[in-house]
Amino acid sequence: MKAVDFTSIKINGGFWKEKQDLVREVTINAVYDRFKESGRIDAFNFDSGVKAHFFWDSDVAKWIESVAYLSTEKREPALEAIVDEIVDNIEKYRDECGYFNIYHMTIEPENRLKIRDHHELYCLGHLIEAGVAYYKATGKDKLLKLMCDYTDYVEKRFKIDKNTPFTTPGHEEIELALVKLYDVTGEKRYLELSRFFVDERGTKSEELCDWMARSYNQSHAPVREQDTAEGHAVRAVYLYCAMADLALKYNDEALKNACRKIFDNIINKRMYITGGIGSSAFGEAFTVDYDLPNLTAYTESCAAIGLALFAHRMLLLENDAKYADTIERVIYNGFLSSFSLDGDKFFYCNPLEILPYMLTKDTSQNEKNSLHLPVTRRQKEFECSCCPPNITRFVPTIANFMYTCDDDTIYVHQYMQSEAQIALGDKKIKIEQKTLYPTNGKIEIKVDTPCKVAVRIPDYCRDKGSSGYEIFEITDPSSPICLDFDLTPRFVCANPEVLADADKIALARGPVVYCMEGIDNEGHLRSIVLDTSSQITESENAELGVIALTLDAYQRKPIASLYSTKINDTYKTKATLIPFYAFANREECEMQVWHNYR
Ligand code: FUB
Ligand code: ZN
Repeated sequence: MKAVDFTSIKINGGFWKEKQDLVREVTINAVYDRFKESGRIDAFNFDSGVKAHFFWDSDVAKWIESVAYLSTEKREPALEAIVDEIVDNIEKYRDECGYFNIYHMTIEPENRLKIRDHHELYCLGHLIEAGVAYYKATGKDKLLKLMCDYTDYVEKRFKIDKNTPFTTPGHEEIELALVKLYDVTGEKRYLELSRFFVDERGTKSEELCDWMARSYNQSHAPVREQDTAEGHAVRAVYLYCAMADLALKYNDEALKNACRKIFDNIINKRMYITGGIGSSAFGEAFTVDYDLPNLTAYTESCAAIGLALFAHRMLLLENDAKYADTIERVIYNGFLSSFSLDGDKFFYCNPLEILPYMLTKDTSQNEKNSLHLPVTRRQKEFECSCCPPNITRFVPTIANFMYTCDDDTIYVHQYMQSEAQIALGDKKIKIEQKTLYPTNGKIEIKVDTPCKVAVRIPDYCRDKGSSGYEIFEITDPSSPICLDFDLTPRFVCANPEVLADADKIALARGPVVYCMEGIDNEGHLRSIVLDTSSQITESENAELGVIALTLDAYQRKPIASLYSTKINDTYKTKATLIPFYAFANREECEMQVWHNYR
């Protein structure tokens, strides 16, 4: 399958156009302002005296990459000027080997490329991605060339001279970046360096991580022997992206098989209903199958992004609807919750339950045993700020997930109002989508040339046994394909193995998972029991700009004593739910995705 790059697709209305406009007008500047205030931007000027953190380079690199993607559709001269100054600083302060790392050049030079967990290769990976994107968007190749020099130095140290005290990065990222570097330069060495890092992982005892299990950075086994998602979730999905990339480039069956098994392990046993992954704060990590606690869910925004990127690469390996279903689950839920509706505040963790009063629990006695409770409000910045610039680079490229094609068929995986040009064999086809999806389920797809179009029927409304794609042979381009997916709200239960969701239900409408917030409901949310036989009414919540759902429910009456035999003492009430992605945009209150029901 061939990818269809976002650069040949214009999102020109509907749900994602609003989000893209928000990122262009608000989010990109908000992230820059915070980075400027924190010293992240000035740190690239070594004379500024700013004391950098050891992966600040990567935060700014992702911001540069975001500017590049925004510039693809419309140049942003003011933002470009900032990028150019940062790039000039990299050129000025890098050393004669091409090496550049703010922390290790200004604070700890004696430990250059000596500490596996010091993220130099992770930072380089992000700088490579930025250089590639900036060159492709603007034609300016300075950053790209600087990163080629730096990569050549890394290749020499790690692969040719083998004189570094560790062989694979403590945080994966460079592996997938090197594939992009190969694609844009045509230099096979870069692809081979990526394969070198991927192949070496988990093969050496020296790769021991001194403070965590070897699985923390996926070094517990050679990658082709891995069949479950382990360790730090962001590290993991970035590695799996590179594995899938290399499986495709080298037609490597063993790597493909490992990717398939790991992907299935994630979506069948280790992923939240929102598409969030990495349930534990300790190590920001996957734990064991079905361990998906709601209140303490870690579910880092970067991990959700990485899962969508992994799923997209799997879709290029084999056309199975489960990959596009997963992307849809992530982009409308666990990813979208990561930034506020007004675009300038962010979640690092995206929990599935919030009980504000629990935050007052005294956790001072033993930090290790304390309950990790994510913050209840989105924040303008974080000390560890990997997520905000990941969000700003993800939204402008969201159209990457829409299409793939082979020689004679265009596969439509995601529905967004748009216009695209796709090369199919020797034909150039214009394909248009008109839709307000997921506000409603209607989609009109038109091509200007006869061809085959395969449309994904989303998992929530397709028949069991269906391949997931319906194929249309278009002979008359004047008649569009008209789809109308049934978005009737539905109850969803979890596998009984998921302890946290046992005897609970969730509510979803089309791809959008819903949640209850205290502000819309009386009393404690956990005292509300949804009536599953109730009509569910849809109404517009104008404040949030979303469709709210209301249904009959029972409210458990308060019990004066600690225990009681009045087990069904309830009165009738109504429950109101909003999309999960819109939670925490009003006052601080309780929130839950999984509910009691009767
Ligand atoms: O270590 C760099 C980034 O910070 C990771 O990807 C995040 O999970 C956070 O640990
Ligand atoms: Zn992050």
